[in-house]
Amino acid sequence: MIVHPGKGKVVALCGGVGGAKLAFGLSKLLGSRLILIVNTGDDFEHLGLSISPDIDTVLYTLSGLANRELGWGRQDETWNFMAALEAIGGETWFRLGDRDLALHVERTRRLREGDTLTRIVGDFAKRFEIPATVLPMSNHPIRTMVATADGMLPFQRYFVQQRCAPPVNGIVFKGSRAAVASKQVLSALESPDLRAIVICPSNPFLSIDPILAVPGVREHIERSSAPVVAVSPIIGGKAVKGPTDKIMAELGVPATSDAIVRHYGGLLDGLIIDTYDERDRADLSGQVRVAQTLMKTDDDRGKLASAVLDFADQLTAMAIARNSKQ
Ligand code: FO1
Repeated sequence: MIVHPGKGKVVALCGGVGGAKLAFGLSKLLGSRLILIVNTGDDFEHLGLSISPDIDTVLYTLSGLANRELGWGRQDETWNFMAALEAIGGETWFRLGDRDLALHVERTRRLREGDTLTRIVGDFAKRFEIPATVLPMSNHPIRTMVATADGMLPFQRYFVQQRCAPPVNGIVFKGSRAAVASKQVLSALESPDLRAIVICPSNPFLSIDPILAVPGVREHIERSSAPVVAVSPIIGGKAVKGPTDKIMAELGVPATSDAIVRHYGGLLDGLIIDTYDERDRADLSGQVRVAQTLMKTDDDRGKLASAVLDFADQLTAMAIARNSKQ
């Protein structure tokens, strides 16, 4: 890590519900100084519509419109479209609420007219009065494919339709090699006054790896002068939500924070683990901070975000002290 102090911008990589919760906390503290790079590997085309679940979870969470019970979609949702679709024998395994539908119809229309996902998401974020910059990881289609005993499954077929039941033996990000990171993503990571790069407690295999697979993204993070801090998505050997621990077991990786550090392969300057796992701290290599990572309330989200920034600033200060001794 090259040292560069400052109170500049913060880039956070995220996908899914856990990621969006920390993004919410960070956005409350940082406002327009937060740039989110969001996974689009879960995106797919369904019922003729372009669906971007992780982007929409971030938009709804940061604008306070998220459906907290479901963990996806909008609050105060009605389901007339789904009921009407079911009545005529349409596909209903992936549920689109009436209000949520508006976002899908408008995104699809604009994409068909040649607009980029980055511009569309930026406009939606403005409409939702979100001060942070929300960036899709790429404007190119990258599709997460899950290799299972039943064959290769597109992500949403595995995750929603099959409820993550088939054992996983590999994960592929189709289209990633040919993809290009958007110029906004790369310039955010190149920013000389970057205060921190945060890896949210999202599923490393399904939500963060697709972002790191976009050509140039991992290299830009490695080259960045900012401290890279991850929040472990594992508490007590289990994922707070979703299939992270199940997938880790199926891929032969122990569901521990140590395995998360090894998975990111030298990318991290520091890791935040939950207070429940404090006793594992001694076994972890590198810089570790203990904090409450379970985010049940908005207050929890803010406190974790504050711990992340504090830790990043401390890592910067330590690096400055080290460099001045040399
Ligand atoms: N998740 C489900 O478990 N069932 C659904 O029917 C479903 C619909 C859905 C619609 C829009 C959207 O933005 C997300 C939706 N999700 C649904 C969540 C989503 O598929 C996953 O949680 C993410 O892809 C994983 O991060």
